[in-house]
Amino acid sequence: MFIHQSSDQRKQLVLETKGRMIKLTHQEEQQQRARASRSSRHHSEKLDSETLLRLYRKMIVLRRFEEKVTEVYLAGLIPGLAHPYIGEEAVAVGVCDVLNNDDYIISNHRGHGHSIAKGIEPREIMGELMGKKTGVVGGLGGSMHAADLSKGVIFSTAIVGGGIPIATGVGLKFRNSGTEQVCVCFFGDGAANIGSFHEGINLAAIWKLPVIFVCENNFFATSMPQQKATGSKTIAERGSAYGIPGVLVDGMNVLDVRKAAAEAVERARNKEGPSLLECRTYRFKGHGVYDTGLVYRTKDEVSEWVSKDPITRLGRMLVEDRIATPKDIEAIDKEAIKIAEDSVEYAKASPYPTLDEMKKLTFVRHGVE
Ligand SMILES: Cc1ncc(C[n+]2csc(CCOP(=O)(O)OP(=O)(O)O)c2C)c(N)n1
Ligand SMILES: [Mg+2]
Repeated sequence: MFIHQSSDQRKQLVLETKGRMIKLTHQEEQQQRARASRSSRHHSEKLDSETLLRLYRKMIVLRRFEEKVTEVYLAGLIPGLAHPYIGEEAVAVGVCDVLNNDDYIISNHRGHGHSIAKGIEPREIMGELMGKKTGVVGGLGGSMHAADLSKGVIFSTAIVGGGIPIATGVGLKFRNSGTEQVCVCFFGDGAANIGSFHEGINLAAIWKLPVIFVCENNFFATSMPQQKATGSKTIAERGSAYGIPGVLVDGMNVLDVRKAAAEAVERARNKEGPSLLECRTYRFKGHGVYDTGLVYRTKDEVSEWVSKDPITRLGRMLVEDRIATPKDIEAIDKEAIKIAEDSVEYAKASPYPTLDEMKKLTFVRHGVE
């Protein structure tokens, strides 16, 4: 772990964040962003070059992978849906970077980024998308059901909010086993208005379970603007209703996300209970690969968020801080493009599962092979 803070310092930070959230006007939010940007620059000075480059590399791999997904979907190679994570990479990468291999994550319908950031190979996700035997769940799950316990991806679900109470259950198991493992649950702003959000977080809070609830607030649930669907000003402030820290995070800044996640993970490992992070982010593309995302959003709004691109932002910082040259950045990008292309070639060349294999993966009777 790269962040060293005393417990008192950490509590102070959370309280301050909570204090700001209660009366957050647009102007205050702008000020907060400016402060966060200064503090994350300061923070970047504490992270070693290797970590910063790793974060950059991971984000660009997710970006190039998702671009390929759209391309192959439009070419008719994906027999199902896919929801692009483009623009939101800083959240998955920042959070998963502070997790151990045996920590678990629960993902949702926009989950390729979560799975890859936690260690599943892009090839296995692409294979899954194309319904191939080499896919991460044998080609039977498609885009929204990645799982691999060996990498700590316990499951992904298309049921909005469905992962939240299950994360609480996983946390209960961890607590009862006496391990130091933590469970992270990723979900959207839409999911934060589902009943299971309240039940799941409340139970985790009263039992002080090692769970980190990461809300990726991209300001839309399909075409429904978050402000129209949410009574509170922020989702983070709901943490106080359960007596847990609710932290508003600039989800377009991987260093801020990583820092907030590291604090929440430390709290969970210290048996102090769960945290709720609201990472404010934006999907640059439509809800799914079929959607332009421009019917219910203006081009200006999209451009404004694109100007905060987390990858460009970190890349610029790496060059300004002389951690990488523009040529290095280009080389990392080329490598990411190769990984994405390789995943497509691999998936295309892979066989479909046979009927027998599909039966075996679909119907399993206890005790029967
Ligand atoms: C329980 C449930 N209700 C509705 C849907 C249909 N649906 C799929 S994704 C989605 C929007 C989810 O929005 P959000 O939670 O903000 O996640 P985002 O897509 O923005 O990442 C909806 C309504 C569903 N899959 N499950
Ligand atoms: Mg959303």
